Amino acid sequence: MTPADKIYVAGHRGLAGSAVCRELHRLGFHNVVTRTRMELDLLDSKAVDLFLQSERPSHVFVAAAKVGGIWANHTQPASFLWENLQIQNNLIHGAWKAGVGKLLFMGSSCIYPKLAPQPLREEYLLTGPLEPTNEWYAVAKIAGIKMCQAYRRQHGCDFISAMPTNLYGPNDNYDPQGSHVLPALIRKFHEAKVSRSSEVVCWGSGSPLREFLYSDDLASALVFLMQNYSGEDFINVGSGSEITIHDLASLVRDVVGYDGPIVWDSSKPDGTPRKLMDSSRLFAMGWQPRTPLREGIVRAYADFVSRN
Ligand code: GFB
Repeated sequence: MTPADKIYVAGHRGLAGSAVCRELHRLGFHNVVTRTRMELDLLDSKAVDLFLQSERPSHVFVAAAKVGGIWANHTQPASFLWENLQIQNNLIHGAWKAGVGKLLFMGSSCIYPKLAPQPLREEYLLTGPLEPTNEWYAVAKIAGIKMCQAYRRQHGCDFISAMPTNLYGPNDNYDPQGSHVLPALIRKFHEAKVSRSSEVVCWGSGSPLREFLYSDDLASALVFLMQNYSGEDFINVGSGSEITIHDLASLVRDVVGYDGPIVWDSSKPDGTPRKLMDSSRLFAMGWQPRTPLREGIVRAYADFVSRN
């Protein structure tokens, strides 16, 4: 990738895509093309073809997806399956037709079997049943990995895939029902502090373990892979450390500065018990995460406060 290359970032307003844009800018890649949802409907294959064939980007980051937390995934299976298949099919197939030189598809750690050995190594894909709360999203992401592999084999396309762990950072979705746990906790504890609530209700048992990666670290990994990796195997992108949801809730409460009790709502699902990536392949290539969890939460909270 050179500064003259035209780079299309699909999903540039989201958590991951906006971080990729910041990282490209920081590294001196200024020929970046973006389109808002109003300007380009990624569900519309004709519109995507027209866009890719007129812009002719040399590199594409597929950071556009329908995403959400455990409850959104659980309650909107059709939307998560159809929208994600449609977006990624349009972009990957369209990129081949438009002669895109390199494409990076972003998946998710939920592609792995619910009870796979931990930490999750890339070769555990398709070795067991998926976690039911997000199998629709996972099936779409697995199809995206396979699309990249198939276009590489049949058409010689340099299309690669990266599997990030749970992400957080600026431009996150803070919707109380639809968001992931970290933005949900930031919002809940902030609102409880401001309104002096007597308690904060969190979902599930608090016992599941999750690994979190700050979005700027994700972006540095994705740009690193775009520049340094060409292969059929997808690559895990994680921080390497995990925390229980119970301890995460205490940490966010502490950062936000709320001092009331936490109550656990067992009517909400826990999801998969543990989801720790083995990112040793990426680490061996020379990439490392930079942001400790507490520091990332401090920055994410500052971003939340600046927007509310
Ligand atoms: O982040 P999250 O929604 O998704 O939830 P997953 C992680 C854990 O936090 C679950 C608990 O055990 C939740 O029950 N939790 C506690 C909460 N309080 C809350 C809350 O207020 N909001 C939310 N959202 N959770 C997602 C998948 O799984 O991970 C997606 O559904 C995607 O498909 C993403 O793969 C990375 O980590 O369980």
